[in-house]
Amino acid sequence: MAVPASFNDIAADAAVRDYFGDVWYQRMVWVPRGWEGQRIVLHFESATHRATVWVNEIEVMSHEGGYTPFEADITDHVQAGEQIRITAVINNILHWQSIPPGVIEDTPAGKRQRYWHDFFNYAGIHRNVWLYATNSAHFTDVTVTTDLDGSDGAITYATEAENADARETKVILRDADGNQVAEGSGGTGTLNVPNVHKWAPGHGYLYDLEMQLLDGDTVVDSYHQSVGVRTVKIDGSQFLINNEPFYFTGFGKHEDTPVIGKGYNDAYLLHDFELLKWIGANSFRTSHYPYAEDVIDYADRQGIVVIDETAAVGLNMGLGGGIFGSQGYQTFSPNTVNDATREVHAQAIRELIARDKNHPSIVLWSIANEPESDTEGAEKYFQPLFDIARKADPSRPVGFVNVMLAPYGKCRVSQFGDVLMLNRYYGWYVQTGDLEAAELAWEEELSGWASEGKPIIITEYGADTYPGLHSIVEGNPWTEEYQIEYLEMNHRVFDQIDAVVGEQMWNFSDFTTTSGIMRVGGNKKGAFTRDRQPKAAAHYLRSRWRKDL
Ligand code: GCB
Repeated sequence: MAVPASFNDIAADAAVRDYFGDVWYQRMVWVPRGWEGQRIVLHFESATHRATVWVNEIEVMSHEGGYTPFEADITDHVQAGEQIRITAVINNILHWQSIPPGVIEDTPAGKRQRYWHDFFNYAGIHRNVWLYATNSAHFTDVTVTTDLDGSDGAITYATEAENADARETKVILRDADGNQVAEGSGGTGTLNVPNVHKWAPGHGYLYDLEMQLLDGDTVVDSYHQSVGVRTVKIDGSQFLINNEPFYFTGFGKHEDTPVIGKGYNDAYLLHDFELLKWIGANSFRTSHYPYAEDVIDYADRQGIVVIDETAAVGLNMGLGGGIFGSQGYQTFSPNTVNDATREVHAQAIRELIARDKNHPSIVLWSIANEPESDTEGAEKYFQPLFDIARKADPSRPVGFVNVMLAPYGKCRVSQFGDVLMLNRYYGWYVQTGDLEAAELAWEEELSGWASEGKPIIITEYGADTYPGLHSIVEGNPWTEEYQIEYLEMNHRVFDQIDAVVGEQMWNFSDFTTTSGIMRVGGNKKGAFTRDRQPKAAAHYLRSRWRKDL
């Protein structure tokens, strides 16, 4: 099986595509001869949704959650210069205690995997797997925060190291041209940078912070951390980056491409960012899970602003009932999403923040997408999770994405967020085709939210659009014309309300979902098709967002 890739679409076989259970990966690898005496680590950037890993016959680690990294020190189990066998069993079942949740149902035709999120449950080893070596005395972590005082910048760092007794830590800050601009000693400290070159939206300027672990004059470990100096603050209903009001333009995205599913791919990464630039998007949300680390690294370098989301999607059994009525499950209950699920969710938040805390592009944590949020159960479930996120990162705002089923006045979770993130489909799922009625209803609800005095980001608004389908008359859902009319209506509403500080259209591109009567070959709300060709709406968005044209 190819790595990195989802296994689902590689075989032309429905049994492989829809398979749920254990999937075994195995390969032989040489441990480089030059690694004699080094600490050797096996690192998975992700395995969806959980994995257990062996080196030869020895079990070395297990991990729950499909989108964050895990690693093991395998020094004691391998020899430099030897070939080793790495075996991983990946399991892709979604259940009540996984994030995202799901359930295996018994049907007359056999067992079926069911879940409540609107994207295909791609699985496998989606990202790179590394074997790497360090000195036994080595850095294990660094946390960097930045601040501005007029034209001066401050970089505060805290390093952590292992087996490093009696070792000195030295840090060197270099600008993007490689010139040293500051230095410090000790594992923690603050570096002042007069006349700092700021990181800003559209301007991904990065310093390089090198940390050295010293044994006398010998550098025994060295780590380079990119640093963008910027601030993020909420002031009333404004979202400030570097003390200036910021307006988000862009999309909710997916990791979703033909053949490789959710597999990471350099070429698609670059191409998608070129399209973001082409269309004038300054931001995106990692809907609905943490993306590959390369994506966030690249966003740092490109000055693209990111809302970073956990994989907590589909915690809402009220969605998708439609004319078939209720789903037969209660979202929050001892037998469904419960305290044990919340522990897994809390761990997902901690792991996301641990991985991504040093990225300047990330300005906001989203701890869940469209959970049930209008009940007491939801309020109790979520309150501690906000506390956990704030404790893990006091430097960034925290929010969650609110669903249309918990409108203004009904939501009991928004009170905990620093920012309001709203997904709304007036003119699509409701008032379908009647944009006049949709506009009135949307304006009324949004004015309500605006009275809360917090910044509002519209994290989803969109209309399914079949590329090539046209209509001469207005109000014809699924056509390319209607997608534009729908977006124009939304923009009229946003432009009237000062508290709206961003618009992220749903979705960047068409993507794969489970099959169903609401989906035609997947979700078609993309501005681009799945193979990244523009629909007419892409040109319309470009004319709205590109101020330089
Ligand atoms: C939503 C969800 C997103 C769906 C979208 C839709 O609210 O957050 O995952 O794909 O609606 O198109 O229905």
